[in-house]
Amino acid sequence: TPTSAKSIARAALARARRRTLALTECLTDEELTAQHSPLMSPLVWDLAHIGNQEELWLVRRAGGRPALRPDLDALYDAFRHPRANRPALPLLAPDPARDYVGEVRVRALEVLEGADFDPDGDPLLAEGFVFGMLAQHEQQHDETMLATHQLRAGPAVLDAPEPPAAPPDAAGLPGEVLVAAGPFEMGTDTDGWALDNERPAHVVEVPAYWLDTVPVTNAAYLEFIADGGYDRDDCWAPEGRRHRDEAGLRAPLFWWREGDTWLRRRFGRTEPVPLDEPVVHVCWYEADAYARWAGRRLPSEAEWEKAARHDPAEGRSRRYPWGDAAPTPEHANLGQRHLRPAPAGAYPAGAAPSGARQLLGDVWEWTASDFTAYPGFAAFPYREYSEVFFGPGHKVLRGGAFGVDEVVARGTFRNWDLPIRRQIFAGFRTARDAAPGEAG
Ligand code: AVJ
Ligand code: FE
Repeated sequence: TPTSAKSIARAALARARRRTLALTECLTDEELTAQHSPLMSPLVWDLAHIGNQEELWLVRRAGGRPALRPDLDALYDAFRHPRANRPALPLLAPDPARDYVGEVRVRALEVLEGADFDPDGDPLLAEGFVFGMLAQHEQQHDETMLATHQLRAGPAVLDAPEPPAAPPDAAGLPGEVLVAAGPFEMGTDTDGWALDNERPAHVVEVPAYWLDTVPVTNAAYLEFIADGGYDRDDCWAPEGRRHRDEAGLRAPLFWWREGDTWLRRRFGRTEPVPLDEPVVHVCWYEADAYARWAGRRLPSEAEWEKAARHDPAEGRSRRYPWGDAAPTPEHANLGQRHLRPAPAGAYPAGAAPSGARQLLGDVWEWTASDFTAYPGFAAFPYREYSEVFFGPGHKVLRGGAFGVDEVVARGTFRNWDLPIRRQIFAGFRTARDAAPGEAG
């Protein structure tokens, strides 16, 4: 095994752990064990669940080591206990939970030292998959914990520098970019840390379409609100209309209006809604209604991935919109370096060949598509990671938000959630079919 592969795995695990600890060290034991929203687990549940998954899959299954705390398996099984019930469980208190995840990590690193990453060996260890899987698992829970921070009441505890301003050319960007008709390769067979739902690679024929250059901004979303968008029944899917009425949706989550000013709460601070930022904390039904109001539609998942990966010059799919090189702070707003999306038009170095910007980072983007299996899908290593969520109940999100680590940010990565969910860092961009003759 090349040392570089192991050091990448070690670094990904260490980065996830630093973030997990940072998100939990800044709160009292009382806040860590409280339920800040029925949608979320107490943070101390996420903390020990991270350790328990690492114990189950990495230490026991891949490493063949004896169980450390088999008594915890049922407590931290996400399928056994819905989030709303988790505060009532006899959970580990914060300090014992920290000790537990630390003890598991010591053993995980021992497994890593002795592991063989042979691509033809044990599929859990091939190319270090299980280490990548656990780093991705921890980072995804860290993002969930960040959403819990956003939901909690009380004074701010998180801080980060502001994202970069939009570059001078942002105001002059075309509203939409054209992606020519033609096949592209969706999904992957070659990315060693890609999860089961991203596989296998398969060719998809995509007709020509226009895609928003940047995600829909707060300014644009405010026009929809001001135009009575929430009351325009013709713009809402029937289930969306029902949900809008039951839940009383009138604006994105965390927004309210004082006189002529829209305000929002962001990680414990109140601020005017910034007009040039991508809208965030809207559900799929709101995104879909906005798109219809604008005379457009949400892009399909294939359209999103083609815009993010297809390089027409070379006729192949790449890992990122800008190429195959790992993201740097010039490419995208990732890694919780900032606690908000950057203004629309930021990150010119991260643009796709079509000219579309901010496909990775800033906000998750709702797509029109249901979460389904790619042709030839095989569940790995367990059905509950992806397979049990396939079907019309869940919509796919792509791209990743400001709180997504690079280990989870790639052009093939698929996220999903219920179409009513708004606590996730989700926005969207819109699309439309190209007219015949507009492109290829
Ligand atoms: C892929 C983000 C929907 O958080 O429910 C965490 C990731 N899977 N633990 C989730 C996940 C198991 C999953 N999402
Ligand atoms: Fe989990």
